[in-house]
Amino acid sequence: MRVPVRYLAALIPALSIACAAQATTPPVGRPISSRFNADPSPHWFPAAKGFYLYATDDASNSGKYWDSVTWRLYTSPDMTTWRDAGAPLAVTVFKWARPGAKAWAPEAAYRNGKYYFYAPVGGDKIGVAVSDRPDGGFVDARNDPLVDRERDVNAGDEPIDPAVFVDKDGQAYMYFGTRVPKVVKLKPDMISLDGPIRIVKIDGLPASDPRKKYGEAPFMHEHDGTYYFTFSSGWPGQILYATASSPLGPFTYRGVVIDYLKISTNHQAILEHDGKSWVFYHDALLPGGGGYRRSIAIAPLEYGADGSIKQVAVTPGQPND
Ligand code: FUB
Repeated sequence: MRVPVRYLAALIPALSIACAAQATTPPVGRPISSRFNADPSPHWFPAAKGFYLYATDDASNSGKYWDSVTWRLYTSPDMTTWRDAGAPLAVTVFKWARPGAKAWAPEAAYRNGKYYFYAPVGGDKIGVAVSDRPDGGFVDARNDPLVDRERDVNAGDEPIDPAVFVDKDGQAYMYFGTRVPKVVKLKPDMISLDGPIRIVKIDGLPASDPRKKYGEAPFMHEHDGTYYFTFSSGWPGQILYATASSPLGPFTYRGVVIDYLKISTNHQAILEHDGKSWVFYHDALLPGGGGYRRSIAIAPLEYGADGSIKQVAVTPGQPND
């Protein structure tokens, strides 16, 4: 891929602070890589002492659909300088996957001294892989899907976009799904479902605006004792949020986190570390970018005194020249 010189020049200030000890925030709208990527799953892994960002690999798709078959990893010491750490795994790790099954929005979690990777495979199954390290060595943790549309009651039409949240009491939850948001508890082994798959209830979505509904990209985080459920409203999608006093809800709609982008999909993740909050999102930001050639960027996330999330002003992105 050809990258204009002016874009490379824009990266130089970021490189100069590669050794910064404290997490900083790159300018809003600046892609974390010159490689196309999407569907951010960011983490601070204390054992690895670094930021790890798993992504859908838009650089290896056909350009006509989200049909890549590998996931991508980026690492950072400080949130500003990101290194392309290659493909930590591919759909082929899952022997039950149909040949060529697409690799969509990934998720990861660290627990029990191991790294777990949650993988939407082919649009109808979610697999889980495990490794002793975050950057590779992943093997199928079960040898069958963790969620399977054909097998599991209430898995929904499209069990994709897994998001794992481990609460302070140690209980893990996995959110997923298109059009109807789902949640299921995970057992402490992180590779087994614990109880039924439930629908995430969101009250108060404004009837006056039918576009404000659940579409995809569920994500859960906790802040000051409140549980925040963020999600995309669809295609095109705004990132909306709802809050509750429990990770299982019911949730009350609160507002918009990120407005519509210039592409169809919108997909967020929120990371809190050292008292700072960031929202990761994707948009068409690089030359040649578009709906199937997306780029992940980062913006600071701020709260109001009442716990509301301030809408994030993402820039419209760099011109596609
Ligand atoms: O990357 C493929 C799909 O696009 C993801 O699963 C959705 O969240 C959307 O971002």
